[in-house]
Order: sequence, then C-alpha cells, then structure tokens
Amino acid sequence: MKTALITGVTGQDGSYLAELLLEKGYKVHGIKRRASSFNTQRIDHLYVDQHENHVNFKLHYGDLTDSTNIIRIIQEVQPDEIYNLGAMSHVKVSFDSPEYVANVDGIGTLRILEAVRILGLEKKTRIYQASTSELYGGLEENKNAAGFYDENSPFYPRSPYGVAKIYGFWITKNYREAYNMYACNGILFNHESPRRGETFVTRKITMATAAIAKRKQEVLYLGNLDAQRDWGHAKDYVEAMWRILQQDVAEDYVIATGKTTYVRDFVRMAFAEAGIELTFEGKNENEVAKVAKCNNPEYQLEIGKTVVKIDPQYYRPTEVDLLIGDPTKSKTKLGWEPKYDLASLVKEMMQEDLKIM
Ligand code: NDP
Ligand code: GDR
Repeated sequence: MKTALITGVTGQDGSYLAELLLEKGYKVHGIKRRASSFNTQRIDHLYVDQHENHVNFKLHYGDLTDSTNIIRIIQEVQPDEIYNLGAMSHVKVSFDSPEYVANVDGIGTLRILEAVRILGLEKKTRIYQASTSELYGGLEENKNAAGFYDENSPFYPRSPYGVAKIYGFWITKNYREAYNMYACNGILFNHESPRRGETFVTRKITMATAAIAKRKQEVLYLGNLDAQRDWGHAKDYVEAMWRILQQDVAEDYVIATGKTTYVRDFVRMAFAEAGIELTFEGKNENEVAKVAKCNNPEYQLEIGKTVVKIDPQYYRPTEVDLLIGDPTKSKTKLGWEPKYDLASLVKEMMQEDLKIM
C-alpha cells in the first residue's frame, strides 16, 4: 500500500485527488489549515472515524508557512508521494496580498522540498508541484509555432501569484537536478468543477446564473469578458497529476485541453443550460447581456432584462488575455486524455448549482 501526502487537501483539486488515490488503494494523508469555522466540506464524505480499524484517510493540521510542522508531518507520514497543491490560488487576490502569496506559493514549495531532503527521504518520496499556465502570462510572441504554450515556451508571469509560482516551478526543477530527486511540475491550465471556489469566474457565473434563473438574484457583475481560457475538468486533471508521478523519469508536463474560450462565451453557455438565451450589447465597461429568449417556462425571465453588467473592480492591474495549452507531451508520454469537454463541464456545474439554488 502506497502512502500519499496532499497539501491543499480541502481545496477543489485536493478533494478529487484524495478520492482518486483512495480508489487506487493508497493511504492518504492531508494537511488542513486551522480555521475559525469548518473548511472541510469538500472532503467530509471521505472522512471516517479515526477510532475505526484500517483508516486510510487522515488529516493533519498544518500550514505551508511553517517549516516545523511540514517537517514533523512528513517525518510522521513517510510518504511515497507528496502532492503540493496548497496555495493562495486566486490571481486577483494576489495583488492584495503579494507577500503572503510569495511565502505560501513560493517558499512553501521550498519548505516541502527541504523537509524531504532534511529527513533523508530523497530516494523514497516523489513530489508533485502544482505549477500553472499563469507562468506564461499569455504573451502572444511566446506561443509555439502552432499557436500553443508548451513545455518549452518562455515564462512571463503577470501577477504576484504567477511570480510566486515561478519560484515554485524553478526550485522544484533545481532540486530534481541538484539532488536527483523525483520532483515534477504539472503546468496545469484552468480546470473547474462543481467544487470550484465560488470567486473563480466559472463558478461565479454558474452560481449566479442559477440564482438569476430562479429569481433570487437580479444581475451578475463581472470583469474582463474578453479574457480567453483553456478550461478543463478538475477530475481529469488530478488523474494527470497521479500519472506524472508514476513515470520512470521525473519530468515536467503541460496539462490542457488545447482549446480556448472567451469568458463571454462561458456566460452564454451557462445561461443556455438554464434555457436562457442572451444577447451582448455595448463595449468594455458599458457591455451588458440581456435576455433574448427564455426557453424554460419554469424561469419566466422578461425578454430584454439585463442580467450581466461589468464592474471594473474585477479588472486586474495586469491581465493574462489568452491561454491555450499544448497537451501533446502528456498525451504521448502519460497516455493522458481529458474525458470531459467544455460543454459537459458547464452542464455538470449548472446542474449542481441549480440543485443547490
Ligand atoms: P483551491 O484554492 O481550491 O485550494 C487551495 C488549497 O490550498 C486549499 O486547501 C487551501 O486551504 C490550501 N491553502 C491555502 N493557503 C494555505 C497555507 N498557507 N498552508 C496550507 N494550505 C493552504 O485551489 P485548487 O484546488 O483549484 O488548486 C490546487 C493547486 O493547483 C493550487 O496550488 C493552485 O494554485 C494550482 N493550480 C490550480 C489551477 C486551477 O485551474 N484550479 C490551475 C493551475 C494550478 P483552505 O481550504 O483552508 O483555504
Ligand atoms: P485565473 O482564474 O485568474 O485564470 O486563475 P479566474 O477564474 O479567477 O479568472 C479567469 C479570467 O476571468 C476573468 N474574469 C473574472 N475573474 C474572476 N475571478 N471574477 C470575475 O468577476 C471575472 N470577470 C472576468 C479574469 O480577469 C480572468 O481573465 C485560475 C486559478 O485557479 C489559478 O490558481 C490557476 O493557476 C489558473 O487558473 C490557471
């Protein structure tokens, strides 16, 4: 039985990854932060009474800013695999807390790598680092000849989050080269799910669409509708994380769908799932979306009603305009292929949020 340790186990990816590893027969340990209220909703269904025999899922209190607890937990757990998913993961918020994000997302990665080295576990413990497409920054000239970002594309991060994650990327690569550790970066493009945090754009849209359809909210306020993202499903992406740690040689991989979509079109797709057709009018800060047709008799929204407006407070000081990843290497070497497309992702998110609403 293999043992895995997941930082960020209470997050979107941590919860899907814990499920996947438990299904594969792993003993799974997760690090959760102490909070003033419960923060384990995404993993409560995995929790079993710790007094029972054969408990395969265990949580430890810890924080990536505290090396003492990182070292102690890794010493106790002696993991075969560590998945470092813990992070302050919101790009916009990173402009408000730049030092904190550097500490958690940047130095936090170093703390994991150093703990493994201090404990002499370099040969035993494989490490996955949650790197990100935010490293590329969306610069047009840095795409490859085919128009994608791949493992060789240069980085140009555009937020304190991206800059912190670039440290995490390089320190992981450096420890692999310097100490011959099995430490890899998964450069994951955006991935979403019904468990996505409520302030990321996709979930914000599906939750608000459900609320507007059910007449519990009037208007959805968004920022830049012209941004384009390569959106996949988190369930597919945690499968890729696991595969990255099962190879003979430690390497870095891009995980993406190879397709990109405007935020505006995600809005259109979400409303369409509820049977509401939209028209977009105006430009930039004055753009609005209005109801063009309401095909679901249950929702009865008036034609011409404005349901989306722009609030510039959601604009970022520096924006990543377009992301699209080239998954060729992960397809060829890992045999990884996404099972979900964007339409099925939007459908699942909308169904869940309509149910919740
Ligand atoms: P979430 O924001 O959903 O989860 C982040 C997790 O990190 C939560 O469990 C959170 O705990 C924990 N965390 C935050 N700060 C600390 C800290 N100081 N110490 C320990 N744990 C902490 O992110 P996702 O699941 O979406 O993403 C997982 C990882 O992958 C992150 O590193 C993210 O940056 C990266 N990534 C995500 C992508 C995506 O599209 N989802 C794409 C590429 C990379 P709590 O629940 O208490 O807040
Ligand atoms: P991103 O995701 O910044 O790509 O980071 P997010 O969903 O926050 O933004 C995507 C794009 O949508 C635009 N946008 C808005 N975003 C938010 N959050 N709220 C809004 O109201 C809004 N309106 C428009 C943004 O400007 C942006 O262009 C995610 C995170 O999961 C990171 O941790 C991860 O590394 C990257 O994806 C890959």
